[in-house]
Amino acid sequence: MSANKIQICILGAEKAGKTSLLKWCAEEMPSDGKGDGASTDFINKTMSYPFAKKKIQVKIWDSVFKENSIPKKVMKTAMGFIVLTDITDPQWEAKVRQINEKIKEEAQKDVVKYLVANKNDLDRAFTVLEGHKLEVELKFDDYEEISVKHGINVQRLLDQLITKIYFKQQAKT
Ligand SMILES: Nc1nc2c(ncn2[C@@H]2O[C@H](COP(=O)(O)OP(=O)(O)OP(=O)(O)O)[C@@H](O)[C@H]2O)c(=O)[nH]1
Ligand SMILES: [Mg+2]
Repeated sequence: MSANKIQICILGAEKAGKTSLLKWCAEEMPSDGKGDGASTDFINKTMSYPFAKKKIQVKIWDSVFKENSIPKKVMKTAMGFIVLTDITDPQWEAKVRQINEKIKEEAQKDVVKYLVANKNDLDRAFTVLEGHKLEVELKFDDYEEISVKHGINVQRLLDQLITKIYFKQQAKT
């Protein structure tokens, strides 16, 4: 896949805010319009970044917990994964481990993988340090906390993820 085509899968626990995040991307993410499109499962965005000569086509997939709602082929080709967890969920860790196993089974080995705690506008069930601890143990590339509801840290998270994937794909081609 060329460096200018980027696929990102949003995986995560039930009600973590996956569909809200996809909707946020559809509505709030900057785009120059060309080649945009959306379905219930994914959105397309055309993005411009100063480091890339050509525009970057970003496709972001939503998923339904427990169902294999992201096509196997997409799991196999996507270079970016957001594992979304609910900051208020005491069971978060077991769920992240389960989703991480799915990525290990179905995705490429060198994907960019972010652990993201959503709903940081609410009372938390685990600390930032516990988040980072699991990030390191499971070899995530980053741990971030966001609030999709209030748009906190969401664009920064996506910009970082897209940038990392871009340079990783460029190094491969
Ligand atoms: N307080 C708060 N609520 C949020 C946030 N993001 C999403 N929600 C709420 O969490 C609930 C679940 O959001 P969804 O986006 O449907 O979550 P999902 O992961 O797609 O859920 P499933 O597909 O059913 O697993 C909804 O009531 C959202 O409004 C957030 O940042 N803060
Ligand atoms: Mg959903």
